[in-house]
Amino acid sequence: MKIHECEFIGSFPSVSKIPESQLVEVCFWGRSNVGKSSLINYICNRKDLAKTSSHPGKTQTLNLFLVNQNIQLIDLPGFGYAKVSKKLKEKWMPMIKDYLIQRKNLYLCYLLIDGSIPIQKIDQEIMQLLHSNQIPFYIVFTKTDKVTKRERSILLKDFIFHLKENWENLPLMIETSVENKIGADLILEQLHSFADKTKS
Ligand SMILES: Nc1nc2c(ncn2[C@@H]2O[C@H](COP(=O)(O)OP(=O)(O)O)[C@@H](O)[C@H]2O)c(=O)[nH]1
Ligand SMILES: [Mg+2]
Repeated sequence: MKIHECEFIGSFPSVSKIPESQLVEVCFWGRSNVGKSSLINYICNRKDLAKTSSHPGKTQTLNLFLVNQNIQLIDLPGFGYAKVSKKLKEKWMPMIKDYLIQRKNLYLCYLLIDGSIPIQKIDQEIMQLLHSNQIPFYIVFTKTDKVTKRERSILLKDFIFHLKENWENLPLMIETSVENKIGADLILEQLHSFADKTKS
């Protein structure tokens, strides 16, 4: 799928405020600063569509994008940023959970995980949360350019090893780097097939 058009529709404070749609929707989630906005910009081939930041904890709303008039993307607020006040956290998590559980056209969650560091407990907890709420998800490793190929393959092996302790079926995993332009083709292909599937 080539991106012809990618449009920012709006920022919404809760799932009930997002316009209803018959189009397939996928969401991007992960720890603050993991690279969600950068990945959306990269797959849409736009520099500043989703606001990227070196200051974590910036996205506080559900940000909706429309791609090629046939699939919707949601940039979710990140989790796990210690400096965000408790009050904000108490507001965000229910907002995100409500979105994940209530959004009728949500097809899949892309869970972004920093591919340059070892597996984090919070990422495992979030995978568990998605699983227990029956939200299908794929794992997207980000920032793979920050380590050597050899280091990356050790990190991946270790990640899979830890997952196998708790999971029988492993989720699909995708390697990406915005720096080295890796991974967008595959994600675009997937988006295309999701959009097609629901038409038939
Ligand atoms: N080296 C490298 N840095 C990245 C990559 N993706 C994102 N970043 C950087 O990570 C920081 C956080 O990115 P952002 O997209 O704002 O993360 P978000 O909080 O998850 O939306 C920014 O400084 C990005 O430039 C990547 O693939 N490689
Ligand atoms: Mg962001």
